[in-house]
Order: sequence, then C-alpha cells, then structure tokens
Amino acid sequence: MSKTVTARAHTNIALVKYWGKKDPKLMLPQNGSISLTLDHFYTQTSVTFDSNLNRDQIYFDDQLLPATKSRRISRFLDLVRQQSGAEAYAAVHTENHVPTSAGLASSASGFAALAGAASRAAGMNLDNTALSRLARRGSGSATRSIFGGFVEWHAGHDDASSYAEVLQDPIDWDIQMIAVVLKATRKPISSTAGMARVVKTSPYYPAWVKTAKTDLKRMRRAITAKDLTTVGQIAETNAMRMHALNLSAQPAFNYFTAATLTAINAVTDLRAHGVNCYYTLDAGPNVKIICAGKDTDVIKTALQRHFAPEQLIVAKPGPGITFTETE
Ligand code: 2P0
Repeated sequence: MSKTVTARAHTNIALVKYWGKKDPKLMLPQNGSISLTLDHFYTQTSVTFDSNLNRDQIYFDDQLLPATKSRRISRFLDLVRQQSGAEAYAAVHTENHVPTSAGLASSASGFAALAGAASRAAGMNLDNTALSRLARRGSGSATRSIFGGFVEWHAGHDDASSYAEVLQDPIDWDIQMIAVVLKATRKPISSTAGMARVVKTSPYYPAWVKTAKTDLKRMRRAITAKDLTTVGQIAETNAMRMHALNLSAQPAFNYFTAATLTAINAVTDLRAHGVNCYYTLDAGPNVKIICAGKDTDVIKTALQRHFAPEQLIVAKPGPGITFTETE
C-alpha cells in the first residue's frame, strides 16, 4: 500500500462563464472565464493507489459507488496513471461539504480535489498551474478551483496553454455571494450536453464568444479597481447571455424554476431601491447574489419574504487547494 493523499478544494462561481468547448477531448473551452472561489463549499478527497485492488473503488460519503456511476472518475484516474506511470487501482474517498441538496456541489471542487489527491498519491509533484491543467481534463470548471480568490482560466489552444491563474488573492475588499438555494427538480440536461448543444445549434453562439472576450477584459479591470458595481453588472449580463444561449438552442432548454425568477426579480427590486446587488446563475436553479457584506441584512430580509432563512447562505472568498499526506 502506498501513501494516502487528501486534498481539499473549494467550489467557484464564474463571473464570466465557460459555456462551450472547442476541443471536447482535451477540454479546451471556446472562451476564457473568470471566477470567485468561495469559502463555504468544498470537497475533500483522499486517494490511495493500492496494488491489492482489482478495480478503482470510489466512495461518496462512505458509500461505495457501483462501477456504472464511477466511470468518469475512473477515466480520470486512467489519465493520472498514464501521466505518472502508476499501475495500481485506487481507493477514493470523497466528502462534499455543502448544505444537504444545495445543488452547489459542482464538479468544480470535486475534480480539483481529485486531481490534487490522485496526482500526489501517484507520485507526481505538479505545481498549481500544471494541476489546473490536469483538473481541466476532469471538468472544465475544476481548472479554476485549484486557486483561491479571483481566478482566470485562459482558454488556450492546446493542453499546455489552457490553465488557470490567480487574478487577485487574498481579496482585501468587501465582496461576497449569497447563495439562494432552491429546490432542485430533475436537471433538464447536464452541463456537458447542454453546452455541446448550444455550440452546435444556437445561432447566437459566435456573438457569445465575441462578447465573452470583451467581458473578460472589462472584468479584469473591474477586479483590479475593486469595483463591486462593475463586477456585478458584467457578471449579471454575462450570466443572462449564457442562459439566452440555452433558450436559443435547438431544442431549447433552461435551468430555471419559478423560484429562480422570484429570486432574480427580488434582486432587481432591491437594486431599484438603492441596494448594490447583482445575480448570477449556473447550470441549475440556484441564484447567487453578488454583494457587499455590509448589505447582508437588508438583502436577507427582502429575500426572506419568499424563502426560508436556511435557503440563504452567505459565502465569502475562499482559498486554493490544500493537502495532507499520511504514509
Ligand atoms: C462555469 N458552468 O463557468 C460554467 C457556467 C456552469 C455554468 O462550468 O463538461 O461541470 O465537465 O467541463 O465544468 C459547469 O460545467 O462542465 C460549468 P464540463 P462543467 O462555471
């Protein structure tokens, strides 16, 4: 039995979004993206390569997954074996630290933690840039979860040039997100399949790629200037453009529920009353409110007209990946 490595990676929410691949095998995105890593939600994963195993064993919260449900993880472990020369199968133990059924346990923190723990357990000693390239092969958004604070994933044109780096960490100004956790109905389509359909069928896709480039430039400047208003405005518009792609796909799809629209409208109303807050949405019904910590109470009070207090979770900027090793 070899050493066990445990990695903890936090989830991230994109402010300028990744929504489409130009190379599905290498997981190269159509455009770059910028995110904020959050403190509140993370995945902790331990990996041990063990020559006594006759297949990879993947445990989620101590439950062994059947092979049919762990194929994507096993394929990722194959890539680690290929890159490291390790031959043994692996035991993988994963815990998602997110509120029950929050629907925020994205593959971002999951594949970032797996990439970190598996590569180290296999004896690779990757720096964080190389680790972000490896995490990308598991899931696009995981590329960014290697780092804390504001992070940019450079789209690149091949494996070497598509990686993430820190734009700003630590963050010494007042910015946070309030996650509005809504009941998940069945996901209409996975992120992977949804973005592939959009690239193929939305007549607006070329405009998305073009405007994303402008958004990236403006977002970098707004982060440097510590300008919450501009960060929020760009993020909100960018999110709605992403969802407009889904509405314009053939066949169309969306991730909204009625409660999603209630939350969006509540944020718009708050803003009309002078509260500086903005929303963003990913591939699910939850709404994330971008705001300053000083406005937490007024925003929570307004949202509690529609939602229970436990549906509103305040998350601050979070750290990059961390490791512990045991022999
Ligand atoms: C993002 N999302 O930038 C975008 C915005 C959701 C909406 O990346 O196919 O799980 O594994 O690369 O990363 C979610 O999709 O998809 C995502 P794959 P992923 O955060």
